[in-house]
Amino acid sequence: MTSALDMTSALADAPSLEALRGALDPLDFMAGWNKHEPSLWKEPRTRYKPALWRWADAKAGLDAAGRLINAEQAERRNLFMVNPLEGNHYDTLRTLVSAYQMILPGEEARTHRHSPNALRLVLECAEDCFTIVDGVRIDMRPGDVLLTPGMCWHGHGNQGKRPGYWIDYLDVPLVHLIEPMFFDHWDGGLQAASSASRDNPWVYPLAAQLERLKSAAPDPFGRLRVELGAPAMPTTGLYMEKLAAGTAGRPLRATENQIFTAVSGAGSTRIAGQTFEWRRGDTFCIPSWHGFSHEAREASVLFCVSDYPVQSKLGFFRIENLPSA
Ligand code: 1HN
Repeated sequence: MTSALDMTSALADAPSLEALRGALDPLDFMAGWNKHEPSLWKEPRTRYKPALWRWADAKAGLDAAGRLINAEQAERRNLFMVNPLEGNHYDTLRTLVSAYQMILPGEEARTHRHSPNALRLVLECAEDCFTIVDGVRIDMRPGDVLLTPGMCWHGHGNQGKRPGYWIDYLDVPLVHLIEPMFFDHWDGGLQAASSASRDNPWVYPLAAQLERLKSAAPDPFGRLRVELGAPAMPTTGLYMEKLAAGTAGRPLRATENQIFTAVSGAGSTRIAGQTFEWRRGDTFCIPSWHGFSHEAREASVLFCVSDYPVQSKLGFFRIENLPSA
């Protein structure tokens, strides 16, 4: 065993850079001039890839899962949208994850709470499919955006006659990155609802957003969009964007990570030279600083989930127009 004193003198007496490097290594110092890779680069680069997941595929997969696993066994019957980046098994993008979820008639998805902020976009459900957030029952309606801010208790139930389907979006990868994760189960399955209300800050019905979009003016990048909340949750910005049939948006790029789901219509989005075709329910992701532009074949509404609030609060956010995507 080399003593601490010996290690210090090996440093002090190092006859060459090579020897100095050898003496620094056991002390867990790395000489800045010996970096394995640069730690700074000229502009954002990410290993996350643009990708698209089809609602028709998700639905077929969830229906099969409905035959094969119940909500109790699964905890949540969901299909994560995993970025096709080598070695990745979870994240949709660096800060966000999204998943399609289904609950069968008669099922309960038990109540829990966690640090990550969550929200859902309801795709399909009949009456009597609901979520319970901190004891408030919220009946789900297609097109709703329903919030579950960090550490709010939440569970789901379906007392209707048809399965309920929605998409969950969470900032779990951001929480993994900065590590303040907490997670608890509610004792006794699904928390009982002490009240029922759709008139609260956790509910954004689609009809209200469509009404706001009617009088929305284009933003400085030519986008016709409204924000849900300001922001909806501390880490997560939510937007509904309207695209007229046969129109293309201006190409742009931004440092934010964005997940889009088509709420209605059909079209395509060009992302860094690749074209992704989408229709209602499909979801695609745009990693940081990838140029993109949407093109609507039919009149369309896109829902956007973004880490803009994080980037903006920290002073990192940038956005710019591009000549092409
Ligand atoms: C979660 O709590 C739900 O409550 C859905 O329905 C998806 C994905 C990652 C972590 C927690 C839910 C989730 C999730």
